[in-house]
Amino acid sequence: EAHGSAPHSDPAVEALRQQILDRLIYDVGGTPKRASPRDWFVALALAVRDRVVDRWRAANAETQQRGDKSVCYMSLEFLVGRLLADSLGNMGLRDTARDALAALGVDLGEILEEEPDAALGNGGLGRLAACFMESMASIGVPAYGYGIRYENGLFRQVITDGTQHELPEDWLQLGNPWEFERANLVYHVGFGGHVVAENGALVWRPGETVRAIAYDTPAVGWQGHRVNTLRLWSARASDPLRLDAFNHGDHLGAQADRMKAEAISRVLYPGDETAAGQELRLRQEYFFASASLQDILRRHLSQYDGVANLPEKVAVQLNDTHPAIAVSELMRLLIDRHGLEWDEAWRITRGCFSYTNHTLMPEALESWAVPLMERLLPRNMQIIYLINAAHLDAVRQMGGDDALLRSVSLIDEGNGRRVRMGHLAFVGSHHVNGVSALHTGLMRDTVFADLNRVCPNRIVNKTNGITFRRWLLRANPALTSLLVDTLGEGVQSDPELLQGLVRFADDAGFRDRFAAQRRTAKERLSHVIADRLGLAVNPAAMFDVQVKRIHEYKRQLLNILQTVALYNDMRAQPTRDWAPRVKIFAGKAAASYHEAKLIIRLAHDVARVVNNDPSLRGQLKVAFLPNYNVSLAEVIMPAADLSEQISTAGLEASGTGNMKLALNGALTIGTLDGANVEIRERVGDENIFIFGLTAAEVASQKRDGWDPRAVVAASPALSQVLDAVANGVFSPEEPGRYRGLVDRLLNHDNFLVTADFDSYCRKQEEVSARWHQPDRWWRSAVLNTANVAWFSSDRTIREYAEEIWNVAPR
Ligand code: 26R
Repeated sequence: EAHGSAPHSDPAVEALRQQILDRLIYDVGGTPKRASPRDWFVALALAVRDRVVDRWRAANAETQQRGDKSVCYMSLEFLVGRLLADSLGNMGLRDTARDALAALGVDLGEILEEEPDAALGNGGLGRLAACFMESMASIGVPAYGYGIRYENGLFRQVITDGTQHELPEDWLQLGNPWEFERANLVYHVGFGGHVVAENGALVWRPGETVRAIAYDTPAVGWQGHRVNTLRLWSARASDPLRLDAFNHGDHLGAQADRMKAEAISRVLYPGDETAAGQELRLRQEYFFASASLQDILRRHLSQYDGVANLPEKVAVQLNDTHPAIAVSELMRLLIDRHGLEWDEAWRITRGCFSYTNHTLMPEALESWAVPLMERLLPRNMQIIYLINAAHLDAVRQMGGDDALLRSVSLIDEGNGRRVRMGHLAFVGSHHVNGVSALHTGLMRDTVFADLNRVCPNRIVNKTNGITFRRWLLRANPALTSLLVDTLGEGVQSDPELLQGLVRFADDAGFRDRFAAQRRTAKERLSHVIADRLGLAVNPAAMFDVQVKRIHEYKRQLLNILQTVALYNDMRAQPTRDWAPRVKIFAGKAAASYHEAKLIIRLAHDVARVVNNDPSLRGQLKVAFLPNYNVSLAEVIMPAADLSEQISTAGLEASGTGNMKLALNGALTIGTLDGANVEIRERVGDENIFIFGLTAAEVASQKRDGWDPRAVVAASPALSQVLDAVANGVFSPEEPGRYRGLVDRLLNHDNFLVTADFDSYCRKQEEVSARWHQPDRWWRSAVLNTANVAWFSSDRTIREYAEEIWNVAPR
């Protein structure tokens, strides 16, 4: 009976089978005989969602009734990826669903592939927000994630002839079974207009109003313990179609207002650490900050008499400065709408907010031109001036001189008057945090040094983490079953039990089983590489992986140049016993970031030459996998032998891919940057390959001035590599393609690629030598998995809960 009207003998399976059928028939409107895989996906998702909703209601009711404090995590990005496998796994329904579908003649694995990736984020910051949502639900922190429901997530990357093209990602096209539209949860958000005095009070009369409509997605914790809410705002025109204009024949004009309003939630800003410089971006930031705060105040006042106890009931976390305008907006709402005095409003505001910084790169520090702020958000701008006046007064009281006042002012007077959003977030928060020990130290010593002097002890560290449910249990079921067999079921709930692996690192039989799991994952990735690139790779070779956004500071270029050096060496000594390698790259470049796109092109040009050179006998292959996203990451992380974390020291705030790869047993080659430093402390110096200048050395070398030409001249290998690249060896059809790139290295080399090249190549030779000693390699791999439990985002969230939010996990 292929489409299974026969009941299943297991009652749990039978119940789910029946629910899936009901959803298929009554919600999807399909029939089992004719249902497409997509139809089955929706039917299963809806059936699972029903179960989730029961827990969701219970959790919300309990929080409300107990009066527990909750966290509002405000983020312009939530890079959640697919949700079905996660929901099934956390609800403990994976096997039940597999059997229920099988009884209907449907394969669960195939159905999981039908779900589009929710790519509502650029990279690390957005994925961190998604891991945090999962961890907060898992350890029982009541939380709302607040963001924007972008119609188009991060662009889809298509590579033609080695060049990146950006296509729209239409993730909602076929509907989204996870979300609930809250048509009655609507807030009005104003823009422009004027501030007028009315009976002694200042009143903002916006020139334009946009409606924010809530869409809720449940965030399910481990074993369904708690379900939190991801609340994303969609923008609608206040008057959807100006009928007056329409009836007077101005059909396009009537539409134009609507388009302008709805553009706010059209597309995720694809900039990754490049200055925004776009009015639309500021509109997005204010839109979601205002709607979220109105929602928070509405919920609070539905339960309490006033707002005085708001800081005892809500902790609002600002994910970078993107929601920093919330500081002045909460002041505005408390004063203008709820009638509070300034001092009381400020006490409440500072009692609620805390701010996480995710980058110190100057071009990514947000600031907005004062004239733009005055035009778009006139009342907020007034309030920012008032906050600044009080803040500067306090600094003057402390005896601050002009230089200090200039540097801590919320207004940058240097470049045509701009509002510094990092300063606004800092001043409006009770705690400010960095995302790794090194990064937090650099915050204190560099960008925020003066603010830190003025507000001592405000800066704290919260080293990032990742959810092990997604990045180990789900992404790597083969390794997980080995871990469960070895350490017991408990390891799925308590990552600290991974420590128990230490004593197996010297057990040859265990190492073989560990390696066998890796081999399974590598075969899977090999099939993906064959499917997508038509490239055959040897799963027995070392998989050397660098996957992350393409950025000069992350130095994919250093990796590519080392690949060329290795290629040269292999051709020069074809009979040497080389460690066979597959260099695997994936990542997107911001659409307007020409240097990053050129690096993608170079990777492809090098791949073409290397992959087609028969003299290498397959010992070296280069694969650039297009359209890196969460789902592709889930396939790559378990299959990596070597993890490339090679940013210029001091520039990668933390990294989180480094944690995912180490957890799955990859050995890291990296600089002492971001969380690499803390990974080394935990896995031990013998089990990680550290090279290159330290952050302090980078800073002093930049300060003292240096000559990359001299560095290149002193390195025969680097000279040979750069000559080849500059002279078109990898781009014979356009020999000058990389002239400019090489010239930039020789003249500026802002990211110290040449300075670290020799050290990196030597370290790579050590990596190859270790590969030739499988006992040592796999011992190190096991010790990586064994020692990285601390990087669980559950640990990170517990630290936030205790030291910043003052909420108790239940
Ligand atoms: C202002 C705008 C253009 C913009 C700037 C920067 C938009 C988005 C970003 C993304 C940044 C700041 C980001 O993703 N940072 C990363 O955050 C991760 C999580 O903390 C870190 O692991 C990672 O090192 C850091 O680069």
